[in-house]
Amino acid sequence: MNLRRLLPPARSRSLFLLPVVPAVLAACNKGDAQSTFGTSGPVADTQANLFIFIFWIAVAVFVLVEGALIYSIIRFRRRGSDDSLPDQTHGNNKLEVIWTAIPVLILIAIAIPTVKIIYDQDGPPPDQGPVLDIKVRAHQWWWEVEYPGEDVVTANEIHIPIGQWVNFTMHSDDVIHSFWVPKLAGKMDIVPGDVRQLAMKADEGGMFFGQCAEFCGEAHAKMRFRVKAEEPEAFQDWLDSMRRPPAELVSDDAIAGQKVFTDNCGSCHATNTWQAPGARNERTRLAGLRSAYLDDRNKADGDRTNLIAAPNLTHFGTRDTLGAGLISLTRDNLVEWIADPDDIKEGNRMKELARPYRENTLTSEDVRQLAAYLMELKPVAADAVMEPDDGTAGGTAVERGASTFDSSGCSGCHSTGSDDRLGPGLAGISARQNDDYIRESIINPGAFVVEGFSPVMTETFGDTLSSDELNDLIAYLKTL
Ligand code: HEC
Ligand code: HEC
Ligand SMILES: [Cu+2]
Repeated sequence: MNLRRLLPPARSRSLFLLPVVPAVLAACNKGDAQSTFGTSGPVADTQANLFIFIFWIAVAVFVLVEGALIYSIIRFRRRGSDDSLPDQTHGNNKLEVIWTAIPVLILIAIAIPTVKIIYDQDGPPPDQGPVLDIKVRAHQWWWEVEYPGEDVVTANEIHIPIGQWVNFTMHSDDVIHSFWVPKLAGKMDIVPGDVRQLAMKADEGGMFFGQCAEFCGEAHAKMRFRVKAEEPEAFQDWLDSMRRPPAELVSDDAIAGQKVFTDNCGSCHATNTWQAPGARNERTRLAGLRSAYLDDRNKADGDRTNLIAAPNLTHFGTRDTLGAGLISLTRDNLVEWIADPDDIKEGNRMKELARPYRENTLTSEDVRQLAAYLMELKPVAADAVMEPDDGTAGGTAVERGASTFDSSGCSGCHSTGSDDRLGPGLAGISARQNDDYIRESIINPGAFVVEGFSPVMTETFGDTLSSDELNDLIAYLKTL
């Protein structure tokens, strides 16, 4: 069979390649948000330079080998009717030694810098001033972000200061993910049960695109994030702002939305980790939500709880993106997300598990109010903050207790009604239990374990709450 006849004529055959050309060229555009050529930090820089070094060696090899091949084809082609065999050079020791030695030398030239860079970039960052530690935990399909020692927790957007080394300590809560910020550093796989470290530094400011680079399930391609590199002062301002209380809600929609949020969304999302105990307990809370999800997995739909670890939404209105770095945060996009998260991100766990979606109970008014509330979730201005709380806060014991209940993260696990979240609903607790039991349940959660719940309450309340705060809390709980 003549292959040539099966294919279109030569000129239109090459037309097939046309659409591929821009795609191939676009990959080289340094300005592209995820280009590994336009680097913005020393780690990615070194890696790109190594790539280019190897690339030029490969180009030289290609040109020499193909050149020799083409030269031989033309120079020694069969001419006229001379059918005799040319000189045979089989068994030429000198030639064979040479073309064995040359590849060995080339591979050594490639291996030396490669191995050196692998070792240089492994482990902690170089000793160049203070290092910022950030903990990242990968979830299907979003990123939990914690600044240990700073009492700041957030999700999907990672702020870093320009010019300072950052050391990421990474875990996975479920399957293998891979953390990749192309302009700052190469990929690092995150394997469940293992701790991975990755150091990087941004030499210039910007919103760097990040992406999970290891197939991790249905919404993998939409598991993105951003790294926002800013001047050290701006970074410090951001850290401080994350520890300030939220500004007062202004619009009626937002005020109504807050209640809709508490009833429908608060079982998974925290918005109150701007105060130290809440931030410190967020990891434990999320771990508890994760194990509740695992316990639930094989239950019938109707028996599943309304729980899975979810992105922290404290001061959410200050974020730039939504849906794990997927689309920009605007009110319209947020309305679309809340109305049907699957519209934007197929397979996400919120749509799958949250009761309002399973039972289809959100009205369009709820959605509008929720969006208004989340858009208004911003910290108060720096100069509007009252003196730090010295334990002599005003109000009655019950009022102080209520605010401690929120700020310590209790409300993330307990409703004040009778519905169970990660922990039992606390309405009517005083009718069931005495003060000592309540006190012991808070400071020593292992002491009594309520039937049907696993003991996931963090052990740190005994240390983080003063005895006054504890008394106020108990006074408050008894009013429920
Ligand atoms: C069952 C737990 C659960 C409930 C209940 C829940 N969510 Fe979510 N939510 C999630 C998870 C999980 C994600 C992450 C989805 C993803 O990106 O894959 C998420 C993501 C979000 C995000 C995007 C966050 C980000 O950083 O990009 C917003 C906003 C949000 N939820 C709002 C809400 C609102 C409003 C409600 C109440 C109607 C709600 N959620 C109820 C689990 C929940
Ligand atoms: C990480 C989730 C979590 C957080 C945060 C949390 N709890 Fe709990 N709590 C639980 C769970 C689960 C139980 C039931 C199992 C047990 O007793 O350990 C429980 C039990 C209790 C009980 C006993 C309830 C009963 O019906 O017998 C009280 C009281 C209580 N918690 C108060 C608090 C207070 C106050 C805070 C905040 C300072 C708090 N919890 C923070 C998960 C949490
Ligand atoms: Cu992933």
